[in-house]
This record gives sequence, structure tokens and C-alpha cells, in this order.
Amino acid sequence: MTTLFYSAGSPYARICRMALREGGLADRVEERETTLRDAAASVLPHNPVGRVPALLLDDGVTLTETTLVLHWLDRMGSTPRMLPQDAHGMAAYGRVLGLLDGIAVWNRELRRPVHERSPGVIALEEARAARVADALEQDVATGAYAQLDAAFLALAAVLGYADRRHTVWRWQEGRPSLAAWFATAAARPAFAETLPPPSGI
Ligand SMILES: N[C@@H](CCC(=O)N[C@@H](CS)C(=O)NCC(=O)O)C(=O)O
Repeated sequence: MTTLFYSAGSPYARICRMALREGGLADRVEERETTLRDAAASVLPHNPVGRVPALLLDDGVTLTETTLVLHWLDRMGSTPRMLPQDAHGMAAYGRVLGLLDGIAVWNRELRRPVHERSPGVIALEEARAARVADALEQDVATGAYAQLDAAFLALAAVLGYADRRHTVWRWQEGRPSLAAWFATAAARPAFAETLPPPSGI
């Protein structure tokens, strides 16, 4: 059976886990939790990069990178299709992935011992996140991210991550449309079934 390696705290893996549920493929893919940054991690024999998500196919091939996994889920018959087909949809998905990449850098910085943190990196990522969130506030206010696809799930995953694992970022303040969008997305069963544990940051 096809296997999706994930970590409960990973927003990237969560995009794929929500996609399995929303796309009607949950009974065709087994989810297997792995540790990360660990020489004994169960994902390592299949993915030397050691990151999740990683999708182990029946023939032993392992797909890494969220977008490639979503592409494969579409090939497996995900309904609805996850990857956007037009430029608007692709741009919306890319915008959120960029936000997520920046938040991952910011969060990693905050996990270092205080004397190893770079104030410059933190300031840069905080400014990037604010800029993108302001753009997203306009986007959702004008009807973007309304249909269920990779852009929708990535936005739910990044805001869900901020909500429980990166709470230093007060993204809701001054962004009522984004907050309302998130409340609606968070009510979906696929979101509730994949909640990450709080991390204390
Ligand atoms: N570009 C990758 C990013 C995946 C990623 O960074 N995953 C993190 C968890 S959120 C990970 O596995 N980190 C473990 C490590 O860096 O060793 C994607 O789009 O899937």
C-alpha cells in the first residue's frame, strides 16, 4: 500500500494529509508517523533527505516535496484535483508556500538557544510574513482561496501552524477577513483530524 510518512507538527505534511481526506484517498494511502532529525527515523531508508512529507509508492519509489506528492495524489484520482491548473491558482498556491517557507525559517530561529539566534533573520522573516499576510487579507476579501485545492489547504496549514506552533506571530490582528477565512477552514473535518500539537512558541 502507498505510504505517506509524516510528522504531526509538520505543516507541509499536513497539507498532504488534509489532501488525502478531502480528495477521497484516505483509504488508499497509509499514514505513518516518523521522527525527524534522527538517525533512526523510519523515513530515512526511503528518503535520505529525511524530510516529510514523503510518499512511498508500491514499487518502492519515494516522492518528496509537498507539490510533487500532491501531483501524485491528483494522478491517483483525487477529487477535487489539488494542484491548480491556471496561473491565478498557481500564484495563490505559490504565495502561501513562500509564506510557509519564511515562517519555517523564523520558527527554526526561535528554537535555537537565545545566544545563537539571529535578530536580523528574525526581523526579515517577521517583515516578510506581515507583508504576505497583508496581501492575503486582500486576497481573501476579494474571493480568493475559496475553492478547495492546494492553495486552500496550504493556507489552512500555515495559519494552523501559526495558531498552535508559532503563536508569537499575531497574524489575526488587523486582518479580519483572513481570521474569518481561517475560522471557516478550521471547521472542516480534515483540518480537525490533523491538528498539530502545540509547541510552546
Ligand atoms: N520543501 C519541502 C519542505 C518540507 C519540510 O521542510 N519538512 C520539515 C517538517 S515541516 C522536515 O521534514 N524537517 C526535517 C529536517 O529538516 O530534517 C516540501 O515542500 O515538502
